[in-house]
Amino acid sequence: MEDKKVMPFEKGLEHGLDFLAEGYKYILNRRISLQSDIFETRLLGQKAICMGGEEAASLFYDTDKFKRDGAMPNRVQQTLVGKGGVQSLDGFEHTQRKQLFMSLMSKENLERMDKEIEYQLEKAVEKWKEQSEIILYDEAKELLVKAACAWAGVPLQQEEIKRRTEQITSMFESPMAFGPSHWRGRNGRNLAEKWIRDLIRQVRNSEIQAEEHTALYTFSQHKDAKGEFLPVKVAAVEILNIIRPISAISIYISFIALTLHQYPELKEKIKTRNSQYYQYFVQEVRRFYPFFPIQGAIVKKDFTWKGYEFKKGTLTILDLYGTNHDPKLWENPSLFQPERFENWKGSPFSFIPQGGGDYLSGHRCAGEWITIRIMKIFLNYFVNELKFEVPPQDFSYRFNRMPTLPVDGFIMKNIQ
Ligand code: HEM
Ligand code: MYR
Repeated sequence: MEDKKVMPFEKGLEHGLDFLAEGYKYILNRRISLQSDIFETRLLGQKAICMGGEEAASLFYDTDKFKRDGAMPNRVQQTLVGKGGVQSLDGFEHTQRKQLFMSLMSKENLERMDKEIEYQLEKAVEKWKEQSEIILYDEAKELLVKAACAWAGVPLQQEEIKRRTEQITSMFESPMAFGPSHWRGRNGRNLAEKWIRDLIRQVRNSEIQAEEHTALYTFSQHKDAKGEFLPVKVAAVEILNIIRPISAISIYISFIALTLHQYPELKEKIKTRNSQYYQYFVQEVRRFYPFFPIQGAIVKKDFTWKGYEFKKGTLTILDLYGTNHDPKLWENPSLFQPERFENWKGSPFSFIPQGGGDYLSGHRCAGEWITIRIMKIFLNYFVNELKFEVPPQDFSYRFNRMPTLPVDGFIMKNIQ
């Protein structure tokens, strides 16, 4: 048997403020200073194990050792994910629910999404040409909400577009904010959930029709083994688990535009290289830029890993950002180099911007394929279809803002 070891630890009673101050870099900074991929600290008044890297990710996604029920802080549930959704389920219940999400990711449905995006993008570009300048992030959020609703089968009237976009996007902009910026997200979630609950009831009462391949249909009409519908509140949370993250792709889109602006030589490269280069570029955007920082889970039963004791009930946090920037896994991790993906082996645990492991049996992001496809469509537009100028502005992004974004949201002008 392996000798027991004392886990490296951060001294002090509470480090929540350090986490807020260092943001995406909090865990990686300590992995470097403690020279350990795993350490113990105290966050939100409790003991927490933080870890990162490929082996740690592989451990984190072992469902015999960790569960998700009880891992998500209340403020994140009240804004980002809601209550009763797939993120907090475990075991059989999780797999069954996840199956519903993955059933929406058929080839036909993914292609339908491409078409919705292309349609909305063409319409948006016509509008942008009439404007002296636009904030890309704001425009992308609204465009994606429209495409997401159309794809999900959720009717959206012209007059409600702005209001619904505000409600939906507030959910991912607010989980780590404080004061009014945080309450905006709670309020946004309450209003959006009510909107979707009403639609589900209407579908169930046959007052409105939903097409079979849509999320509205799937979550409204699915019956479990006992012949029961999902509770209407849960179905609404799950439909928002589709619409909300699609609009959050606006963050990656802003980072794509930033990259092309800061590395103009890559623009030329994309034009001359084959379509594989789009894949490498988009993967490198997902690796390089900070987005979803960490994920939490709870130890299911006592176990020992590499000599370190994990006690039942301990909060354990996986460093998503830091794993994508791990110098043991990525050569010169702080350089933006799409070519690194040419020879990437494709491990499910080394590149985890949207979580790791398996889609069905684990919690890996259900929308990873959609995200990549939408990013490629926008990349092609920026490189081959659009001409625009980029006025002086603040291009920086803060590592202690979660999620982060170029400060001015990427302003573009004279679009043609
Ligand atoms: C889960 C990131 C887009 C649907 C996750 C997780 C992360 C993530 C980190 C958690 C993984 C884990 O628990 O271990 C992102 C990022 C996105 C994105 C950065 C970019 C905008 C999407 C899209 C969809 C989606 C477009 C749907 C169309 C989901 C769902 C889950 C999830 C349903 C829960 C999966 C589960 O618990 O089994 N995502 N995601 N996400 N994502 Fe995404
Ligand atoms: C989504 O809407 O699900 C996609 C991306 C949202 C990113 C939000 C990142 C900030 C919140 C971090 C909370 C982490 C708690 C486990």
